[in-house]
Amino acid sequence: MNFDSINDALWMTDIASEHGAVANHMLAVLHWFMGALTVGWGLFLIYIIWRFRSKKSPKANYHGVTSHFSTHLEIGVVIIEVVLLLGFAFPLWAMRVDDIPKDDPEVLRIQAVGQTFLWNFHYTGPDKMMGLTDPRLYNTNAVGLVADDPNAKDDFVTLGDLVLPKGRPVIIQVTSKDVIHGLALVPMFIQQDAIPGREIPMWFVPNKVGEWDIVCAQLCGAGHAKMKATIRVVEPEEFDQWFAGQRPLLPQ
Ligand SMILES: [Cu+2]
Repeated sequence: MNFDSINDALWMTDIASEHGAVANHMLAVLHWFMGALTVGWGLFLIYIIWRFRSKKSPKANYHGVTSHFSTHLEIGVVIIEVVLLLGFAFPLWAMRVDDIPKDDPEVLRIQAVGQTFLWNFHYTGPDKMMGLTDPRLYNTNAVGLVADDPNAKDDFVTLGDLVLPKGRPVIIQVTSKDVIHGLALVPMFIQQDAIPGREIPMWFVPNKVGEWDIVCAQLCGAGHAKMKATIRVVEPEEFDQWFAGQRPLLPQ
């Protein structure tokens, strides 16, 4: 049995992005540690219930514990938690937010626009340039594309269908039209809140072909539970074909 397989026993998700294995490993460390604490505390509780039963200790003891064992144990737990946070979680998070591959020519740029209760995925079109959008135009087209911007001409939008090529880095700018939503790409081990008026980037490299559900990670209203979309990772050739077959959002 390998160390990370504790996650499989806990029905953890597929791992479908490059950084996913590292995040999954950190969660495995956390799960083993929490498992040990659960068993340890559980046994301790059973022991004290038995040890201090009323028949055996009819009179209260006003001195209590005199050894420092429990203090040392607590300090040990704190040290392990600090190592998990500073040694694993912080560097992993820093990698996500600092090393955005902005200048990589291979990068695929997408804008995810949440609204009650669906996701619009805005692609650049063949020119690889994201057209200008303006929230004041949300009532004219799905993502508020500015019609006179030349970069907007070939942009296309899918409703709830996020298609990605395997092996290429993806930067998704996450925003919302109305309330706060959360774009949770669980098998990619990444999630970002969608906040009206802000565009927040998230990036990852999908490394496994497959299809999974996208869920909204913020309780956003009565239709929250139905705010589902699909993420599909396909081979690069299949992606290019799909990409070329999409119709622009704006009338030509
Ligand atoms: Cu939502």
